[in-house]
Formats: sequence, C-alpha cells, structure tokens
Amino acid sequence: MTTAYDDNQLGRARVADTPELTAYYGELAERDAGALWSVANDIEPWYPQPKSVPVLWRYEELRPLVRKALDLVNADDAGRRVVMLVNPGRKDVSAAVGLLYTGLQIMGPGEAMTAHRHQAAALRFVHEGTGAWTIVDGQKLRVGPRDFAITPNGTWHEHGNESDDGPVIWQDGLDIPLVNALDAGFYEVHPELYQKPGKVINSSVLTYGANLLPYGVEKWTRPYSPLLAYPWEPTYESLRQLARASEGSPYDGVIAEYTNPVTGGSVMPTMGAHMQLLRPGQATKAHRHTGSVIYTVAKGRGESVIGGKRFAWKEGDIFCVPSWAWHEHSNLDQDDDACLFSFNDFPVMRSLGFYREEAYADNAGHQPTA
Ligand code: 1HN
Repeated sequence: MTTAYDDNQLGRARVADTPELTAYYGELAERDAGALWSVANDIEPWYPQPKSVPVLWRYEELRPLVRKALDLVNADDAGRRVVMLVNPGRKDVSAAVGLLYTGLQIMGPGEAMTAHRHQAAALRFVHEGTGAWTIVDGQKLRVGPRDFAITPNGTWHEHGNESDDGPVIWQDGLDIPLVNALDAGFYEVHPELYQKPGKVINSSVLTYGANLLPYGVEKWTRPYSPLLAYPWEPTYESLRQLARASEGSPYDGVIAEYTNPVTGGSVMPTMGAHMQLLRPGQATKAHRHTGSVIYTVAKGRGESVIGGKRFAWKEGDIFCVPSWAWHEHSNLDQDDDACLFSFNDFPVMRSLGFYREEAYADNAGHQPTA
C-alpha cells in the first residue's frame, strides 16, 4: 500500500504506513472499503493532472495507412472504416485526448455506410475528396474539403461517397469516452438500414446559413444546432473579414466559434468547435484552460508549443492539447495566413462550472522550450 505522506503539505493527508495500518487497509479492502487518507492526494490534485500527453499526428504518415484500410476491410464488415488516433496516456478509453475521441474515416467511390444512432455526439471535418455526403435525421448534406458538419447525439446518420474519382477521408470527432465514463451509452441500428432522405440537399444550410432567423424558428427546442453543416468558404471569408475588424485573441489569433444560430451557443451540448486564423508570421502568447482540444490544420504551416514541447505542423496534421496544458501557436509563413480547425469539450466544462483559464505571465508570455 502506498502512503499519501508529504511533509511539505500541511493540511494534506500525511499518514505514514505502519504494520497496524497496512493490516487495517487490508481489512477494509476485504469489505470493499478503503481509507480516504491513503488516496486523498491522488484523487484531489492541486490542479488537473491529465493522463493525456500532447501528441501530433502527421497526415502524410497516417494517410497511406488510412488508404490501406480501403483494401484490407470492406465497409459493411467494419461498420465504419476508421483509423482512430489514440493518446498514449488514454489507450484504455480510446481517447485522443481527455474524454474526446477522433479518427480518420475513409470511404471509397460509390460506397455507402448503413444508418445508426447513438448516445454519443459526432462531428466531421473533411480532409479530402469531393463526393462526401451524410444523411442526418433524414437531411442529406453534401460536404467537401475543410467543411465542418455535426451529427448530434441521438440522430440517425449514415454516409458515403458519391464521387467516382477517389476516396473521401474525413475526420470524426466524438464524445464517446465521456459518454462511456458516465455509463450512458446506447446504440441502435436503423430498422431499415438506410434512411429515406428529404429531397432538398443541405436544407439546414439553406435555412440558417445567412445570419437570418427564419419564420418558425421558435419551434426549434432541441439542445443542439439546427444548422448541421458549416461550409469552409463562408467560414474562411468571415475570419478574413473579422481580421480586418478586430485584433482577435492574444492566445489564439483571429478565432471564432461555430454556433447554434438559434441560441448563439455551442453547436452541441458536449462539444464545441472553432476555426482560427493566424496572420502571416503571427506568434500568439501562451495560456491554459480546463478542457481538452483537438486541432486540425485546415490551411498553412506553423508550430505550436504545448506543455513546453514544440510541434511543427502543416495542412492535414492533427494535434491535441490536454486540459490545463500551456499552449501557444505560430504561423511560420510570412506571406499567408494559417487556419486551425478545433473541437473541444468546453460546453461540458462551462455547463458544470469547471471552466478556468489562465495566461502565462513570465517570459513575455511564452513558454521556455527544451
Ligand atoms: C460512428 O458512429 C462513426 O457514424 C464514426 O461514422 C466513428 C466512432 C465511435 C463510435 C461511433 C460514424 C465512430 C462512431
């Protein structure tokens, strides 16, 4: 049995092991009980102690492996043909960071995956390919490179690739590890295996895509955004306009959240998403916050320092920032902007009152690196 003894921490548990206590701990364990003081300092850390470590996944290394899956497994057998990104500290729960899952899904020309629904919420960010479609609760959406789409929890969804000239690779993001940590997972296969989509493609984008709330909007009472897809072009254009009007954040450059147009809140109750633009040559200052973030490089090249470690990135790369880890980003291109897509668990942190943020005070706001 380990002890929680620490002689520098008055007010903290500091009981040293003795033969009597060791025997006592054994007696408690036999009755499915334990002594709080023997674990108190571990289960009540001074500040978050994530098991996740910062990781960068290089797209050029993963892409050939993702394409290999196309030949190795057929979509029907695999259900979804996905290479998941696994944080070395979170293998036990298949998380890329914290309680967030992400993976790269590949769909060959003409392929279609069957419909299902589950308690976990999902989002998609398209890496490559032109023929991607998804049907979410009967609404068919077409999505292309750098588009962002959501599959809120409980919605029926299926997807495929209707092009004949190459595979689609998109990134899935899910709150699966969170749902499982709360023992709240359910999963159902669609009774007819495929949905019958409505005739209008991208109807939520046509309805909500222009900052105008349409007649009848008050009938929308679900806890997620009725807008299901956020195309790249207007998103990028908005960030460029925002960059003309505002300095942006010292920590994130010109950053904006994808929102539920009805509430102005996050797109889903458990996961939020942002797109951010770093001006040519811009280097942000370091900050940290509770909540985990998975970034995907949408455009450009640069580097981020996360927990004192430097990670160089370029388009398609994915990296993660564990909760409470210091992080800062730089655009290494002096002539063009760089864009980072990201998703996070901030809505969970905020709604539970767990959100905290802190600026790095020393060294002009930059972390020392090894
Ligand atoms: C899922 O339903 C999809 O619908 C992708 O494409 C990845 C990972 C875990 C659990 C469900 C999809 C998933 C998933």
